[in-house]
Amino acid sequence: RPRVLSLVQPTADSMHLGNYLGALRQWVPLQDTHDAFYGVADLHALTVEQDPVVLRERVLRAAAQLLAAGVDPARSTVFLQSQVPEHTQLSWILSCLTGYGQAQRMTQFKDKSAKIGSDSVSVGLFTYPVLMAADILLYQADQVPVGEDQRQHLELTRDLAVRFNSRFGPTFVVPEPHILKSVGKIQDLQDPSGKMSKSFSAPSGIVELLDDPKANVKKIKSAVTDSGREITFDEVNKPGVSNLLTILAALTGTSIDQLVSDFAGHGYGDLKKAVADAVSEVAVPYRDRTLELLGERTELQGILDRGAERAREVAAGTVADVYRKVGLRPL
Ligand code: AQP
Repeated sequence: RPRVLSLVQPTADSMHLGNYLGALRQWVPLQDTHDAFYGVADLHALTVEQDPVVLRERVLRAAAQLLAAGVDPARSTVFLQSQVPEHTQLSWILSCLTGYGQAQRMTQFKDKSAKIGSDSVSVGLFTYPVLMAADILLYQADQVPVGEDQRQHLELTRDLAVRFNSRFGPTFVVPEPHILKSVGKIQDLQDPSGKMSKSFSAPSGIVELLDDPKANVKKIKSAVTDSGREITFDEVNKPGVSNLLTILAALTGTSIDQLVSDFAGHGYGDLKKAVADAVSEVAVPYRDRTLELLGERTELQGILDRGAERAREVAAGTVADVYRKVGLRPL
């Protein structure tokens, strides 16, 4: 079976609608067709400052949310990145193959460092895409289901795989991005020119799935719409309305064209109400299940321990091969 890998960062108490539609939800059906590796990128979280107590809790909350979204540990390997030391081992070797100029061209780093301020930016944030390449290449993943914001990092991963293979002989599978155009970029509700983001969206711009359902309804009802009254899909001139249509189409499985015709003659308020209802329908059971899983921490830990063990079996094989190929003494 082809292999699939994807991770999420535990950088907030809750996943947002973008994480869910762009990533988590795609993971679930892939379990039926692929050998799936899904996990929590806790090492990636350290690229920006973290409070240790908060981070420890968020890691478990993130793991619980993967399961609440439908990842099934009986069919997928579910693990914490930090529990598989091979991620950092391979990351070092790949960083020695990454051109400084190429790393400097990563737009996510440029955006994030501009927001954080260059004095507070860590070297870890700069090398983040190399660690991400290691995450993927370790497992010889064929496909990587992610949102649009990760496309450039995936391109780097592919380049590194090709570079390594041509220098040292066939070693890595060159992975393909699995990015759904329809949901790859869910925008901020208050600033629909930018993506919904855990670290940078204002609270009013982001729908957190574990938030109080009433608070989410309120946020959706106060989402920025656009001038005019008509509900049409036009990302350039009507980014707010288009974002709401995208969300509603994804959650209900209805096409955008169909929604536009269903809402003909209706106002923005009706559209927002439909979006709020559709979000609640997904978020309420997701929240209940997450809280339930967090009430059974020993079991959750057990799932992650077993997942790490299985992940290490695969990862150790790759690192042993890489050590041999680059001329290091095998471990
Ligand atoms: N707005 C989005 N629309 C669609 N997909 C998205 N993803 C993130 N934002 C959107 C996808 O969610 C997965 C997990 O993301 P991550 O935890 O690795 O964090 P991120 O990509 O850096 O984005 P976040 O969650 O908003 O965090 P910040 O703001 O801290 O960067 C990924 O597959 C991502 O593509």
